[in-house]
Amino acid sequence: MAPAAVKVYGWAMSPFVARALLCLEEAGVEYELVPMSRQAGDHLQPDFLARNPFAQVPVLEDGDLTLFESRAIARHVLRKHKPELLVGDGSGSPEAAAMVDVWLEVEAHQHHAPTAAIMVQCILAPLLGGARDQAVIDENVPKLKKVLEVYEARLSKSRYLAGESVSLADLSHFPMLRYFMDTEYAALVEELPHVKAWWEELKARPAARKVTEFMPVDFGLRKKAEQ
Ligand SMILES: N[C@@H](CCC(=O)N[C@@H](CS)C(=O)NCC(=O)O)C(=O)O
Repeated sequence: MAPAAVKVYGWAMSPFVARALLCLEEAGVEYELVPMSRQAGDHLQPDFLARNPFAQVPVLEDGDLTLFESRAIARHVLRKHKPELLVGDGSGSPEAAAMVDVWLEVEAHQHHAPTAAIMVQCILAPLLGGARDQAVIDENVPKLKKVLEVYEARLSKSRYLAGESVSLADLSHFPMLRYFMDTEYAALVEELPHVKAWWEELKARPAARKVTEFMPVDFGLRKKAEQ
């Protein structure tokens, strides 16, 4: 069998790697996941640094093109294979595409940091043998609450963030929320009816369900500790 033209390097439970995989799944692109181990320091090896000098996963290889940064990878995959997911109302208009860009920036610059901070303290810190830092959580909960209130207002006016059709702006939230929704702070989403319905719809998508298979909520760390 010929090797897949598209390769993704990384550990699939990473929300950043999952963003790339989610888009490949949404677009129905055949790909090979080249497994790597953070514990073994695979991302620090010269062959990987030649692919991403910032020593982070994911990296995507598409023929001769090598890309890093999960959001850039996501855009590339969809631009090439499912461009309708870069436009929020299916029209293909620059105005509709601009709305996707707005909400992608919101994900990256407003939503990501507080969600990740809470997730890391609630899930990752204890798994890595540390104590969670409640001060970090307490600082980020009101920040996330404020962001999600804006989402609630937006989603009460349109079905998805960028319009009436699902887009990358929605999908890009999935990987971090998948873990966040397993914390005791999931109520921040669940108490907002439109955000909750949006999340339920997002996680039920076949591509999201497929990617979730690679995303155990213990990041595969509990199994390793028992070995
Ligand atoms: N902005 C980057 C962030 C990538 C990132 O932080 N990746 C983590 C994956 S868990 C990583 O490779 N970390 C390397 C390390 O922990 O040394 C992206 O969106 O791709």
